[in-house]
Amino acid sequence: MIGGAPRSEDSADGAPPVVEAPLVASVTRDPSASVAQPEAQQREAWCRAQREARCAVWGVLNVTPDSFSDGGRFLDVDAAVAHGLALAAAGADVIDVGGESTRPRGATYGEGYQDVSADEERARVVPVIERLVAAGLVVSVDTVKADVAEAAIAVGARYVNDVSMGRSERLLEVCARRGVELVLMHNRGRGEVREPFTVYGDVIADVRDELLAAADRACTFGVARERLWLDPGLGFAKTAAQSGALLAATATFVATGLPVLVGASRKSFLAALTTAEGPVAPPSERLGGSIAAAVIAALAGARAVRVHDVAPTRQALALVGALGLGARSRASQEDPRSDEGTRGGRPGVEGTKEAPWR
Ligand code: PMM
Repeated sequence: MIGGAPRSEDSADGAPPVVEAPLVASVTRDPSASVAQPEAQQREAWCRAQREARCAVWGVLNVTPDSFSDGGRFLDVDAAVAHGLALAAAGADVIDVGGESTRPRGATYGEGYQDVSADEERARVVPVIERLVAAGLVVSVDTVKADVAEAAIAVGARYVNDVSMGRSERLLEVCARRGVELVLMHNRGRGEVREPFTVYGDVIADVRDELLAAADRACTFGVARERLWLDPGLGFAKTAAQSGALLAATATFVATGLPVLVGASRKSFLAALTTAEGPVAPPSERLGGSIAAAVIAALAGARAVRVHDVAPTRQALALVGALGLGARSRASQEDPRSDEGTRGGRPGVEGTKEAPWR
């Protein structure tokens, strides 16, 4: 499916779409209606409802030689574009294109990522983003550099995914000026998984407070609060146990009122927390943990998950949505007119017109 859920919320007059409860819920309320409905119509209603209610899926596309999971596979522009299109065909709502690895220094990845110049990073991502946008996809650029963000936005990127939590003032100014969505991912240092970076008083409260401080800072540089997303930054400056605790506490981040993105896919903490002894599973063998993590995040109300394995994640999240179990789905059932179910009406943010792909 190209484009997916976010754009399904587009409406001609810009008004919020009519939100329907997931099919399972409507079947429960009115069994006779579902029996009478032709199957095709029923499936269509189901698809629409779960699209509107479910957690969105971001597909990972790393145009890098050294990312921990897909490094080196998509350095060639044609190969990268083909993979982006395949991610979209598998159901990704947003393609997150990165040109610099973010793998943290530590026991798992040794020296960690290699620095890349802005010129090199721009040369990697811009041609790929340009072609994916031309194909009608919603694209995010995963960068900490203002110049790369600016160039990506110029060719149509609609999100900036900043794994440095808004460290660069220039990047914040670019996002403010261009009015794009900005993901602030929690991080410390270069994401090193060692002390002092992994020292927290209360990891959940500290990460939430540091994210909220970063959100306030972004606003002082002109970024609109309704364009901000939060991400707990699993695996970055966190031990496996800390990442697990943060995933389990997704609801705490959702409770801030800002939309939450969770990136757990194939990360080492999934293997570490599920292996009692001996070697841990490599990234390619972490699908079960990755799906479980996406479901945990969706059940807690995350607005999106960032994943490598799009099709199985989509299926898992479609089930969560179809059963009305995700926090977003529950809100839409409680009040079908509520913005909260599909677009996460923001406490304290009134009258804001959200981007249709949120
Ligand atoms: N993880 C990675 C890269 N970018 N961005 C966000 N917002 N959240 C994440 O958890 C995140 C990210 C590292 O994973 P990769 O090497 O597979 O891209």
